[in-house]
Amino acid sequence: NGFVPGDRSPPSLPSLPIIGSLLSLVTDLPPHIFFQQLQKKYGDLYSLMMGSHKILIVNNHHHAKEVLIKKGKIFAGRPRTVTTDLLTRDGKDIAFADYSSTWKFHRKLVHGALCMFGEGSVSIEKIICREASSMCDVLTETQNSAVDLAPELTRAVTNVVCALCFNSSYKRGDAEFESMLQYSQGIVDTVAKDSLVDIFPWLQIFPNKDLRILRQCVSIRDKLLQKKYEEHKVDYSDNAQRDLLDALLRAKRSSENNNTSTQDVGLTEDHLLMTVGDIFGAGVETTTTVLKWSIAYLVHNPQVQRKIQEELDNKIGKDRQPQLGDRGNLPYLEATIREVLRIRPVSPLLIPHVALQDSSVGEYTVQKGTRVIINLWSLHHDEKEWKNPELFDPGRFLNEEGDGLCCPSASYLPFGAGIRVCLGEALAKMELFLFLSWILQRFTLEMPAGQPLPNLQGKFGVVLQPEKYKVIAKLRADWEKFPLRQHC
Ligand code: HEM
Ligand code: PLO
Repeated sequence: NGFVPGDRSPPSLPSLPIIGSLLSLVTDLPPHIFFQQLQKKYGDLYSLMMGSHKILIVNNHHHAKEVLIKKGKIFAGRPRTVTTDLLTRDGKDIAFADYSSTWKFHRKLVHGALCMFGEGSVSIEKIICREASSMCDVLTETQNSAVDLAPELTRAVTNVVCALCFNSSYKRGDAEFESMLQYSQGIVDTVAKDSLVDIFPWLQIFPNKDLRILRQCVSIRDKLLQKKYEEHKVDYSDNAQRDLLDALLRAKRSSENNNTSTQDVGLTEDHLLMTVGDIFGAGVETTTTVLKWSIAYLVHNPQVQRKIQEELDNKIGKDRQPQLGDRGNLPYLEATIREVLRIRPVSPLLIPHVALQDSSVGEYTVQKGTRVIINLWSLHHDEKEWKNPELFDPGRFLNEEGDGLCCPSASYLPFGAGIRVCLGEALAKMELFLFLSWILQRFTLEMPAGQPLPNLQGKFGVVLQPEKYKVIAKLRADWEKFPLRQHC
């Protein structure tokens, strides 16, 4: 492709034989912060060894875009690790699958199915509004008591992906939903953590607590996916496509009718299950996490909350609920969502990429097989790009007049970029906008008296989650007198 690789290796952390530059021996900091700090000593781009794997850490947006966009195809690989192999039956999903024709095919299939929903009779907008409405009803019942909103937010978001994937939904207290909450947290806590087994696969033969939890949780998840799959097979029809699982089943049947081997095109039962598992898992954990961060920042910054409410009152009023068409009219809310995604990126290290051939980044050579970690945290907290990066300020995404959006820096990639860019970006943005606007139109979120504000540090895992906290959702003036109950 015309590039001339330089002949220099990037600066490298000192490494010991076998263990490499094992992070947990060197620091208590979460990896995104540790990698950001190492820039002071090694520069923006440096490498380290994890066991026998060479890892390149990218901390600025120029290099990140070179990896993700300019050389996106060269760096489109994914590493295989013990934990992700357990979760995805050896990479038969999308997110943790290495670059292959099967991966490309499934990505396209899911993309097509998600787009179709935009136009279908039951549009994504209607599904989200239905859940937003039911969530607001539940919040109305919790008046003046301190509650952890996480379960209700999770249920609302889960029901949106449930409708998309399985054409089903969960009621409050549903046993299957409760078990999903548990297994999913277990998976988030243990998968892709660069724990020791991922660095030294031979450690699997010894008892390991994390791995035991992961196996247990994956097995419960797989039973749930299998059940949905069997139910769908029973009432599948070529004529009506109800959801993503139907779309995948249709592709499988059509390849069987054409006598192509389902193994060759990656349409085995395993592939189908792992693909819906990915969308279901990504759909729930990411959006819920951003909603939890948003509310945490709103109670820390009541002036931001008031400003969003003023905007809602002026542009929408109280006679109807917000809809997607209002997005262009509510720049301050959009700016707040952008700022939350900047200051606490869901996936601060993205998912590791792998160089599929010898290549280069900046002036340095990179060998085939090198794992590349894009430190989104460094991009989003780069002092050369953002004034006071730790300050929560939605205003930085507004133009000078304050009535339109702007992108103050190119060092911002909350959904990644290039051929591995997030598949759910459009869906996630619709959900964040609708859920937050519905909640803030009707409620003010406050801290219960005497309680400390939510901790904003974040717990590192496959997604960066806030610690648990409780808030009061107080009905705003007028809403008590005129509870609006029509659905959009
Ligand atoms: C991948 C962010 C919501 C499905 C990713 C990546 C990021 C990301 C950073 C990794 C990109 C890379 O490795 O280069 C987010 C954020 C979300 C969100 C911030 C919410 C605000 C969703 C939703 C879905 C989804 C709702 C499902 C419908 C996926 C999938 C991948 C992915 C399937 C893997 C793509 C691939 O490897 O080819 N997302 N995501 N995401 N996301 Fe999202
Ligand atoms: C979340 C827990 C689920 O039980 C399984 C699952 C599947 C897909 C993963 C998701 C988890 C975490 C967030 C991930 C997503 C694929 C893309 C997304 C990693 C582990 C992000 C943010 O990159």
